[in-house]
Amino acid sequence: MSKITNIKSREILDSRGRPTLEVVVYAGVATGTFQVPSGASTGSAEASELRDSDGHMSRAIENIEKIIKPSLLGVEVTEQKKIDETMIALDGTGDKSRLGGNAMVGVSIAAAKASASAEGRELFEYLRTLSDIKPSRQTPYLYFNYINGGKHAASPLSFQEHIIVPQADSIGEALEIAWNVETALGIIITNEYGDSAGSSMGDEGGYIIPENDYKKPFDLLRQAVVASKCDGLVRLATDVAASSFYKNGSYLVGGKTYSAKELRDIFIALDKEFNFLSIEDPFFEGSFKDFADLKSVLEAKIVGDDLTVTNSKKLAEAVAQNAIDAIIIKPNQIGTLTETLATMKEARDNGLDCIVSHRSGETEDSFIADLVYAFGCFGLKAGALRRPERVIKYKRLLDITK
Ligand code: 2PG
Ligand code: MG
Repeated sequence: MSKITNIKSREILDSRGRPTLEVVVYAGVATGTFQVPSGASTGSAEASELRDSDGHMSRAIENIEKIIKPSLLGVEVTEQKKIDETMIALDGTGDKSRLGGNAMVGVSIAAAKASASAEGRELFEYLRTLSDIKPSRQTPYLYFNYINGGKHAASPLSFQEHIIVPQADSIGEALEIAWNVETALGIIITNEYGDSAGSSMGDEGGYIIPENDYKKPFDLLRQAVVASKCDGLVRLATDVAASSFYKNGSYLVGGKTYSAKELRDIFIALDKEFNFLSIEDPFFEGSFKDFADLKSVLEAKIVGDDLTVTNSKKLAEAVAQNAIDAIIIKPNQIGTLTETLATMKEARDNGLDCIVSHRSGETEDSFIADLVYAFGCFGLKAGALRRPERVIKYKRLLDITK
């Protein structure tokens, strides 16, 4: 028996140097801490992130102290559902805008960590007691975003993420491949664009290139794969994040305007050349039909992120329209661990894969590594091996799979 004895929160800085929240849940001598991440290319239906008008966290902290804490003191910390349902009821809004999705997810995941600690279990083992989710793979494919564009970099590239995915069955092997490709890519980029591009750093640790040709980053990745002798060991993937360049019914890519149909043809041509493992958010977040149409013609997995925002209702719509093969899972998109696990279970029950993801504004927290491993998810997106807040997720995964 470990009842919640205290909840504390404070403002910390995320990887972009912006304020975010850290929450600590105490259950007697056991504690759990979660540092909340923050997105830049957010879906409009995500749980709302509560910030003061100047970006600080004082309202979110006050909500935890004055509203959430008094209702959770004395509750058994292992009762994750009760904890999350209590917060959802206290919030009472559809989008978690009263308490703040960031405040709620902070408490929710900190409570799970405190429970694992109270029970003397590894976090991933404890998470497995909360839900029964069909695994896809023993260890996840790792998605390393090595060329940053869109809202994650001061770059003319419209597509947000240009990703390598080592085809390895162990985390150690995947990391080794990524590191080799990264080294080769750095040299290729320096040779082609100069020193400043070769040492550039986007939000997720990828390079930034002064280029607006949507095909070029994939060419560079492929050159790096060949140069590092990793040919055949790596697939390419992309997160287009198309909502970020959608305006008045069309898409602005590299300074040119395209219709959904023209963009679809671009994806088909790119896929023919690069044989993508997956394509995330190829269209604006409301376009279930365009997703479904692309899914019907490509073998690459079509992935929903802004489309589905870890929300089981959005997922149900995507399933009904046969719009996606896989869903991005980000706990702070929905605001509680219980709802995150419910969406993951629903996805797997409908034959979709789960790809757990970091946010572009990250913290030193490695919770997502435990989450992805606990349920044998298909993939983990955690950025490039060039920034510590990304590397820490891969390190944790390496530790728990060794
Ligand atoms: C995404 C994420 C993470 P953000 O779109 O998948 O890569 O970006 O956190 O900015 O929403
Ligand atoms: Mg995305």
